[in-house]
Amino acid sequence: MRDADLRREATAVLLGNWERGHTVPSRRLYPHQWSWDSAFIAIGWAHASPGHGRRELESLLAAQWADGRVPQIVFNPAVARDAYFPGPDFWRSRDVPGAPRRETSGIVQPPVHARAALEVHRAAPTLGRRFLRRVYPGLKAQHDYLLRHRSDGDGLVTIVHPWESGQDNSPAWDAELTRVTADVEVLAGHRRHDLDHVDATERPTAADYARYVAIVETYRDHGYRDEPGAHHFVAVDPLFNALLAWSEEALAEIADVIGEPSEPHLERAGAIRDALLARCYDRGAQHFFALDRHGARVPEHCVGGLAPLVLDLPTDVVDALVAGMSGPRFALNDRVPLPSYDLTGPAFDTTRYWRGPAWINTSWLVLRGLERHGRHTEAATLRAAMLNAVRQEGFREYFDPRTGAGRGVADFSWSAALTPDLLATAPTPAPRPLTVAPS
Ligand code: 2M8
Repeated sequence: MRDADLRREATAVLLGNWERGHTVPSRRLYPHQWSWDSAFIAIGWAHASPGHGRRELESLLAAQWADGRVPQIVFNPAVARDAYFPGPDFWRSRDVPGAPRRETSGIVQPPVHARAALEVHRAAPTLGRRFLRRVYPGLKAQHDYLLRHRSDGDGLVTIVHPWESGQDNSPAWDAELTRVTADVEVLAGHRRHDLDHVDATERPTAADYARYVAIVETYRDHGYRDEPGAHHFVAVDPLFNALLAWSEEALAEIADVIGEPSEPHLERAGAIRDALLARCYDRGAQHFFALDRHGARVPEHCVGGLAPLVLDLPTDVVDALVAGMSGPRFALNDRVPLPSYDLTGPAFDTTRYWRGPAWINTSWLVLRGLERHGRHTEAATLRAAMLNAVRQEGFREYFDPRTGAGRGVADFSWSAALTPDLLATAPTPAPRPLTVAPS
């Protein structure tokens, strides 16, 4: 397929999923607005229509809570209340002081939004300056909430639900989840609509879902206040923290454009980067690991452990991460994007969601990291793999990490959204040496 056709198809998916002010991740499986999806989607809109990108981010921020949290899900009132589980009647944000009028969930997702806002601005800089002025306070408040209310006390921020990582059933959360006692009976009064759209072997198990529900119920009973006893689940995710630092760098650039002080943002970015290196980076394993609630490293190699590449890192760490992704665990190649989890790991599963399948957004983050560090050969290989996957299988939610077969739903928004970005940033091929005809 020609690049122009692929770009057109990607834009058609975004338009098909556009829903008056935001883009649903999938019409069938995810019929509302999701937080980090909207950030990746806005980056795609920046290429096709920056105006849509601005609205995407502004509609999300319109549902920000008074304490600064940007919710994981913003529910669309026009969609049936039980179309997605857990829906608005489960989260009950309407009962919480400080929650917005539009109903939302009460947890967050990885903060990649300031980065997205900067990219949308760059696509249309003249118009964008006013946009940046409008979104800057909300983006800053989003980060302030995380740094104030979710600090682990040692330079990093915690997540309090596996859904907050975006990598829902990653093996990195298995041990922490075993602390949560929940009977699958808690699901009795609910219906999991995800299983109507995707095979159960691809989705989190019933035992996982019971725990996901139990964790929310306790947080909800505490009015979603981050206070003692509110959290059954606590972990530090390297991807979440890397994106927070990367977005702080973006906030610094945004601050420069609109005449606000940028230095505090750069300081915050540097401090998070230093804490990631000191606490999550394992020199022996040459990988960034998640931390459990006590700050101990969880030695599972997940793709999120490559995400700190988006930051300024020492050369030896970059070399080690690149070696790790090129080795048997992640098997960097030009046909299939990076697996979400170690191909050789004990919990590896080719089909189950974030326990192996290859996702476009996480490979895109690693690609940005490789580019930042001038690792053009590996970047070209990864870009080729991502484009190959969507060309062969369409804009699927995820892909079998060994065969590249498309899995999950079709017409998935962030897989479509990041494709025009891949095509736009593809480096011009190196000029081939001219063959000199023998005289
Ligand atoms: C998936 O997560 C939702 C819950 O947030 C679900 O499984 O129902 C994850 O892949 C997450 O990263 C993503 O943001 C969301 C919507 O695409 O779906």
